[in-house]
Amino acid sequence: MAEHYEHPYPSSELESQYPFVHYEHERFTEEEMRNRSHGFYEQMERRRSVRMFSSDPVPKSLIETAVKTASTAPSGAHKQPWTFVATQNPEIKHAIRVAAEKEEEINYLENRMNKEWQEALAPLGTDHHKEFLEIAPWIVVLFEQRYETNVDESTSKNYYVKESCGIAAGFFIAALHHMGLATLTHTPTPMNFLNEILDRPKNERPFVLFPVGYPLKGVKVPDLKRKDLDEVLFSS
Ligand code: IYR
Repeated sequence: MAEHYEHPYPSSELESQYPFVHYEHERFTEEEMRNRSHGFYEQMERRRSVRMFSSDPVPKSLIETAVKTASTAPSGAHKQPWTFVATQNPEIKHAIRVAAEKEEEINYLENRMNKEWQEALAPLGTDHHKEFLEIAPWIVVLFEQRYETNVDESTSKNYYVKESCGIAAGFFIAALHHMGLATLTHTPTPMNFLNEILDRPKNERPFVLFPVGYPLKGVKVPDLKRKDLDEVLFSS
C-alpha cells in the first residue's frame, strides 16, 4: 500500500503552534509478536474477579504503580478525567462497608434490583454482605470528573468521560493482575456516599470501587466460560 498522505499530521502550521515529538516505537518480528500476543492473552485469561480477599498487606508503591499505569489510558481531548482515591484506613473501610451494605440491602432484600436482574446474578451468588470491603488491604475508588474546576473557580468541560474512565479502569485491572494482585469491579448502587466518606468535590462522581489485595487462599470463583472468538469478533 502506498503511504502517501495528502494531509500529513501534524501540519507545519499545527507544529508551529503546539509541541510535537517523535513517537518511539519498537517494531518486533512477526514471530516475536505472536509470542508476545499469546503470552499476554494467556496471562489475561487467568484473571478472575474474586469476592474473598486475604488481609495480607500490600505495599502502597504497588497501588501507586497500578494507578500510574491506569493513568496512561487514552482519554477524550487528553483530559484524563479521573481521580483515584486509595485507602487502607480501617475506619474509612468500615464506613464504606456499612454504607455499601445499607444500599445493597435495599437492592437485594427489598428488591430495588428487579427479578430479571437478580436472576442474572444468581449464578454469581452475590448478596448484600460486603465483608471484603473491610478485609481487603486497600479500597481504591475511581471517580469520574464530570467537569474540571479551574483555579479561578471557573469550570471547563471534559469529553467522553465514561469511555475514558472505562478504559482507565481496564488498564488498572490489567496492571493489578500483571503484578499478581486481585480485584473486583464493585459498584455498590447508588454510591454517592463515597463522595462524603472520601471527601471528594461535587464535580467528581464514583465510577467503580476496587477492593485490592491477594485472593484469599483457596478462594472459589464461579465456573464461568468466556465467549468464543467467533461470538465476539467479525472480521473481514
Ligand atoms: N451492586 C450489587 C449488584 C451487582 C450487580 C452486578 I450487574 C454484578 O455483576 C454484581 C453485583 C452488588 O455489588 O452486589
